Amino acid sequence: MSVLSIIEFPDSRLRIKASPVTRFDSELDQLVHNMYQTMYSAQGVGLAATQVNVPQQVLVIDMSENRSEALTLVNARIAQREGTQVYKEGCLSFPGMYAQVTRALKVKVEACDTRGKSFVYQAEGPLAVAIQHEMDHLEGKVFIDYLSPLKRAMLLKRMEKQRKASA
Ligand code: GNR
Ligand code: NI
Repeated sequence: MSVLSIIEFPDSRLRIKASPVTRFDSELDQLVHNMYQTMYSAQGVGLAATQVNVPQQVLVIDMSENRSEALTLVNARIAQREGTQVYKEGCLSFPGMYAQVTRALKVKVEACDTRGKSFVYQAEGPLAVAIQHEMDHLEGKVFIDYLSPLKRAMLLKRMEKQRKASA
């Protein structure tokens, strides 16, 4: 069991496209376990394997207040999207940065559990945001990619300022 270190922007490893998981073994269990530990310890609501330097299609989410509603998706695919919503997003790979992002309101996802058993999962609202945010990470995409050039520039400037202040 361990808390893994989280890759921060602009590290190029955040741009790697994750590969599908092919072996549903104890190594996968270990990874998922460590991802939950890392996410809870960083007080995040989700984490993609890409963020801990494992380019495999694994994501974990827990949006609940008391950290009791774990959702693990392996090899997830969005089968259906419906509507739109705007939500103020943050990201553990962009500490202290937030921005409004437009995404689908509802998603229907096909995924596997850690045993390799496939299932369908439907979500809407904030949970659907988190699923889409994590699935983007697995494709090498991050939330600032959705911002206008001006808003992105402002956010990056703010990040740079913060980085200098803490250096
Ligand atoms: O902890 C997180 N909070 C969050 C808030 C709004 C929308 C998305 C997220 S995901 C983020 C954790 C993270 O970076 N996952 O990749
Ligand atoms: Ni993120």
